[in-house]
Amino acid sequence: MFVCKEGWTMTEANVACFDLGYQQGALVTQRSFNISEELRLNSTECLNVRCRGVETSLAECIFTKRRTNSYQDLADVVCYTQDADSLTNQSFQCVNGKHIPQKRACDGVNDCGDQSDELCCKGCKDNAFHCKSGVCIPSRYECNGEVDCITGDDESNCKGEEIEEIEILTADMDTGTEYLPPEEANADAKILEE
Ligand SMILES: [Ca+2]
Ligand SMILES: [Ca+2]
Repeated sequence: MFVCKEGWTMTEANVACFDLGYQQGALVTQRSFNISEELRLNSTECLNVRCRGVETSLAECIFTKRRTNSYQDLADVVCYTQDADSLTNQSFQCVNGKHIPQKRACDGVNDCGDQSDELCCKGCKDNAFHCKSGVCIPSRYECNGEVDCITGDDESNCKGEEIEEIEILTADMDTGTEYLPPEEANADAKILEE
């Protein structure tokens, strides 16, 4: 089964890349790719994946099954390699050696894969939530019922205790999980298929 594009963020993409052996995580999360006719016919459902970012395999993330209408709803990822590196004066060097655009530092998104672009921030861009510890986290983590800031301040000023109930299922991705090898025609875009 495929992974849905909806909810597929840098967090999930990093985990997918760690899983594939790319220790510096993902380069881009969305890129259009071509998929064979045969696969299109078989894909009426996809898995919505939600990761925390600390996982080393997608199998450790939370899955929700969804219907899909089009192969354009499917997620893909390009993992980071040094070759993909475009060194400029504008780039930010992560602790793990990866380079990301400077503008992606302190935006709440773990672009480095090791979170180093979101540490020691004086403020956060793009409405990301600024923890007292100096870490930027995605704004959707504020008041989501889980402590994301070490200091807990993302959950300390929340109105009400209601957490949206969602139907979740944990899929065992270890069985029958198959990644198309990078040598395939769509070399850059890896499709995740169960
Ligand atoms: Ca970032
Ligand atoms: Ca939270």
